[in-house]
Amino acid sequence: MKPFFISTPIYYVNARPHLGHGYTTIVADSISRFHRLKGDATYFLTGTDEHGDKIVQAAEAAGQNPQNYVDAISQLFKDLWPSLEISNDSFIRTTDEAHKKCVQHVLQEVFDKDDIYFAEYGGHYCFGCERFYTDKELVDGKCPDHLTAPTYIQEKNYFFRMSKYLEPLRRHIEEHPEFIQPERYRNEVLSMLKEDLGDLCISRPKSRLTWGIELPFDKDFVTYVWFDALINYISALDYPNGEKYLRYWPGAHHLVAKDILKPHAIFWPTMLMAAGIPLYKGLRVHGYWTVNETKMSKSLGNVIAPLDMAQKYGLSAFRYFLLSEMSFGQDSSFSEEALVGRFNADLANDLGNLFSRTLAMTHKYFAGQVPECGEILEQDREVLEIGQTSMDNFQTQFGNFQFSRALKSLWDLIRHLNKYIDSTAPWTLYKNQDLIRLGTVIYIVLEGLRKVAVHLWPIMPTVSEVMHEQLGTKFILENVDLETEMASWYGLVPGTIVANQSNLFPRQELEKPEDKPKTPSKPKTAPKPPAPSQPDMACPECIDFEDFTKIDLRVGTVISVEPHPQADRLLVLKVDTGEDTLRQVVAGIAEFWSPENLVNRQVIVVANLKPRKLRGLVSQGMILAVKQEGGLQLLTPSASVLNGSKVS
Ligand code: ME8
Repeated sequence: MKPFFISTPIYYVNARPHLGHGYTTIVADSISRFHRLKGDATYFLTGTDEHGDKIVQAAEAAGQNPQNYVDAISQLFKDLWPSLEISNDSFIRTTDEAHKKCVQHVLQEVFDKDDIYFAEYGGHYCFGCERFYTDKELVDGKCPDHLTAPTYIQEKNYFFRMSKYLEPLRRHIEEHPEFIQPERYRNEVLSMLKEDLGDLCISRPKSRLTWGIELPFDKDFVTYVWFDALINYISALDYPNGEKYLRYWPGAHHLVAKDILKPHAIFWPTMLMAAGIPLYKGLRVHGYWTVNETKMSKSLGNVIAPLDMAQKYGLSAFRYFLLSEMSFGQDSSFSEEALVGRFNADLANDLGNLFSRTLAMTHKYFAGQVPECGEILEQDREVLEIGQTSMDNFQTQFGNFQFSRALKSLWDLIRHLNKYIDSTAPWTLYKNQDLIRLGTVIYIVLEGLRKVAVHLWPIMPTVSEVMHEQLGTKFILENVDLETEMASWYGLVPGTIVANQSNLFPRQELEKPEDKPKTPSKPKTAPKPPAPSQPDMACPECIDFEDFTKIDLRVGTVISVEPHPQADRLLVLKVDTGEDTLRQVVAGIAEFWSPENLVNRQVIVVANLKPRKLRGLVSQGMILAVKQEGGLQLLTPSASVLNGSKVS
């Protein structure tokens, strides 16, 4: 079994967990679940960083002693993770006795090698980052991350001879492109290494700070925060002799955001070199979440609590959104509008609707039993090929931390399955009693959905397990073989009973501020009559723009569909166009669309068409469609939007 170890940063306990912490930990959880799916020996570590000046300051501000304070905040992190389906194997605290012992062990080894020395130093210290800044790194004299002026500190301290290891580190990074990724951060580190970085201050005199780990070779000093914090990655594995260390460290990967690139890309590997410990395999660096394009900050009151979002929109939607929205490595802006939009488009429309209508068809046509898969025709082979490419790309991209691309690849299969249903038209096969062909089509879609469920487990574990159950199977991690999933399309056993209904992702509406009317806004004053138009000699059939604007086109979602009692050709749709009541639209589309395929779809409605009766039933508008040989396509927005949105 290949080892795969993944860590998050250990989070400072000076504040409650927020969206950024939630993101990194959800990413680490997803990648560790992915490696478990692959059958790798996987270990996932997270925890809290509890020493240092700023923790003492936060405890003082809260009127507590440091130990009580860190116990309480660390517990908040620990309690949060299960509610976000975080499956960490252990939770380390830097105040754990075993951790302190391990730090002292490493310090002593490096000291014995003469790579730690005592000297006087003065420099610009940022308490937010808990490190000294060089003049060059400061922007307008301020820390670029915290935008605060650093404090000048001059005192005698212990230093780690980092400079000795910078050249070997540079060579290692050059020779191992996978060591730091994405590439932009690798380049950033290579350019940092061109500067004279000097040595690293690793201590504080006890006269100034006692809340740290005592140096084993000088009882008057405690260790400086990074030398303490970074060692958590091996202390949690019981370094030096622990079985876990021997088993998992060879597959070590660290996940961090760009704020702590330098400590992880430079301090940590040089510390490992000095201690004679093999380097980690990979550092993976992501960008920042901003909120509606602004930095999250307590003073702006825009700090997003991950649990609030998970409770409001559902955990699966939240996890899916974080992974699909952020392009790993780049900054991304969080907004509830974007979350709801993505939820409705990708989860409710594409996946949820496909899943529920396929189960409904299995019940309608085969009494709920998975049918036999008959002869594979060209049209089916195309699905199998698209499925294979989609899973192959997903697996490669997910493994490379390209989460949003991986999900797009998986959605290629989902969207193709939707198209496949539309083009094979199972309802027509049923009408013609072509049950063998119908069975093949339904089998292929059900099996495709089972494959989707397997691949979604790292991102949405509960949804994946529910999908398995509704397909009449059970998700058993040990039985999953990703290679077989790609190679064969016959995992589902014919005769298995599937659920008769499913509502994995009920559509979400964004909570609108009170002052926004729910109904589409109507012009406050009567529209001015258009100026009499002059005939245009170049285009006699053209209409004026004003004429076009007279047509009120709105987006609506089909809520229910009934056959027209008097006419086979007509369907009676109830459409939510954002008004107080549903609109009834009578449409001549029964020949092309079965009712179950219309429900939940967004359509474009001509909303100001004069109501008229069609075979006795009033139609309040019409829906837009394109008719071409062999079918009729409905117009729909490219992503889900609020009902009642104006089309222009
Ligand atoms: O730096 N967007 O702890 P920390 C995305 N204790 N991720 C964010 C984020 C944002 N806006 N804000 C924070 C420390 N994060 C040290 C680490 S490790 C040996 C010691 C996430 O509580 C991201 O993972 O300040 C970032 O690297 C981490 O929280 C910083 O957490």
